[in-house]
Amino acid sequence: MHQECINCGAKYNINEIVYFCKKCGDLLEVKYDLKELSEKVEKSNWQDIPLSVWRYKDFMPIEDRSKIVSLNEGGTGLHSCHKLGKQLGLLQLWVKNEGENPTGSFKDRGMTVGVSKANELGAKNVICASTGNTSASLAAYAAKAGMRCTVLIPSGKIAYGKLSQAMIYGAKVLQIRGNFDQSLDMVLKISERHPSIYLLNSINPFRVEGQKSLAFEICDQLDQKAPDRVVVPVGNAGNISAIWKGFTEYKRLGFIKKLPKMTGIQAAGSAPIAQAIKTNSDKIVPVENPETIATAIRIGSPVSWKKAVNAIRDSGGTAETVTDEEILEAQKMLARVEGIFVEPASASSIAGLIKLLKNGIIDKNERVVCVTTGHGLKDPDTAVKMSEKPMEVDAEMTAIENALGLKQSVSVGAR
Ligand code: AN7
Repeated sequence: MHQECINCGAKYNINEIVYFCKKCGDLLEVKYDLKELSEKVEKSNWQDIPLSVWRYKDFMPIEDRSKIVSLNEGGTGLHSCHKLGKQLGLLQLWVKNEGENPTGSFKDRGMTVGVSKANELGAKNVICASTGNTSASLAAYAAKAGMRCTVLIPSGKIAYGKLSQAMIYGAKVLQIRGNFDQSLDMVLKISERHPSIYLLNSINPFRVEGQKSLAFEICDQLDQKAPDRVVVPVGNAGNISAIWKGFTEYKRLGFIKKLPKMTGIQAAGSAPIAQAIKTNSDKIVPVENPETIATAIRIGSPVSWKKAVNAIRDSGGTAETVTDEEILEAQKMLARVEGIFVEPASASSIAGLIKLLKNGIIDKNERVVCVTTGHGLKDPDTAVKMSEKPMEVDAEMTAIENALGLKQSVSVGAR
């Protein structure tokens, strides 16, 4: 087990604190000796453990298990959505609802592993930049681990639920006059100038390891089969890369036979990766002033773009953009048809599915899993704004019957 550069293949010790390749500056990933991993997994009783991130501890880069920091993450529902599938003309649709994690987003999968590794490495200070969910998650795990936590968030553009989480868990919250990309740039520099502050953005390869458990869970929930396609909202692009890593490792270990097509969805106002895929380009063109109502994915310069582009191309998948209107429509639809309330960024996977079905890119016979990444209560303001306002009436029978359109001549119990 070691860390390896995705570009030049330079290797680093698993316990070295390094965020980018020292030779070429590219991203790192954790690599396992397949034979060793296979033997470890074979000897283990992991399949008897309930669905959760730590069910897969043998697949994770934590050596000292006494250092694990957990709030019971993973084990989220894979909801069979017959009704929505039928409305959209799709035969088999599931929603993997990551809002069911302890702080309400998929970030907890990565943070439990990232903070456990930080604990193993003896870190006392942790930091991240965030559009909201990463900061909420890191703040919670840092609290549990007894670490000092600093989060940088874009001023004024984060959903209230997420801000409240970072604050109540006791993080030092800095609102940066700028966007997420500028905030990330600052934390990269801070962790370089102050090496005792451990960086937990998704360039941290240990976070990606935790997030790959989402793929393992989907396969196990589908009786050891991968779906044909997985649709994922994309912002900084760590998650789609992590999920793909999970599927490829599961296949190499022989748990699944086929790999799914990875399909990334971005908001139209901040879609550099979708643009690169559509134009068949080897590079992304960062978006200067990203805009979307889905503030979680309002990211113009995604740090893990290369991993994501590789995942999409290697899997034979695709990427698509969706407008704010399409996102909000999909959010409402998922809530009203399936009883699943997700935040706008998460609904982009459903909006993307709708668009790709219409365009004939996704076939009605495909077995599709849409990942919904964060809980709807993260951003109650948007939900309230787009729904019909509650009617205010007097505590009086006639007024209520009128409001509900009930006939007043029918007495209670009579039919
Ligand atoms: C609900 O919290 O980047 O493509 O700083 O909160 O892995 O970045 C959040 C991202 C999708 C995109 N859905 O995932 C942050 C942050 C939700 C999110 C994404 C985010 P990546």
